[in-house]
Amino acid sequence: MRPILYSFRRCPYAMRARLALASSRVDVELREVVLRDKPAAFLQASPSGTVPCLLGPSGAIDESLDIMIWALRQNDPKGWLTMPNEGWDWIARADGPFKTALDRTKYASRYADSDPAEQRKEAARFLSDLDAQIDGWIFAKATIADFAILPFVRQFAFIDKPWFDQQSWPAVQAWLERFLASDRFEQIMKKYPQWQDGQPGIAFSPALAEHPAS
Ligand SMILES: N[C@@H](CCC(=O)N[C@@H](CS)C(=O)NCC(=O)O)C(=O)O
Repeated sequence: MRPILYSFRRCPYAMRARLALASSRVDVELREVVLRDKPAAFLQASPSGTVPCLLGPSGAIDESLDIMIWALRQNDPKGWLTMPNEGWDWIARADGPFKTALDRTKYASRYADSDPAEQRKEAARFLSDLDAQIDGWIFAKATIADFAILPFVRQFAFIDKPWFDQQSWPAVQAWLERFLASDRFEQIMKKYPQWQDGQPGIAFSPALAEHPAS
């Protein structure tokens, strides 16, 4: 049986899972979940009820980073897993303090006791540090860290894109723009109809055009 990926197009966690699956070319069946209308089969498969969730031969993988690693361990043609150890620290900082500050900036009304301006500054500290680190990529070549973090920087940037573009983070801005313009991004953002219980899934095996910049 082909593994099943429960996904949601605009979710940054699902995006990074799809990036790794696309790069590894591991064949999966994609089921597009609408979060306000979660299908029963998804709720049965996913211990946390969050997307992405990969249902494979050895059970469910419920964390997007674990799905990335699972896919790349099978096939890693671009060597994304060949990364200095500090790459994992960058991912942890992005998933932890940066994502927390991002949510408190973007969804300020949900966090009555936090100040969105302060939260934006907190997120900006991470992006300034990242800007000093990036020279094309976070390391000398593309790694899992780039693709684990890019969807969240995208989400942050589009809270207020004119403001983001005015900041002095030239390396981060160029890194994000190149990603947004890449064939890789286009492939993983293709639209799929909502999946409903009982329906067949749709193959997710994007044949990526080779593109030196992506
Ligand atoms: N730690 C999880 C987090 C995934 C997550 O929070 N996904 C959001 C969507 S972006 C979700 O499914 N939320 C559940 C909901 O909105 O009901 C992962 O990395 O996969």
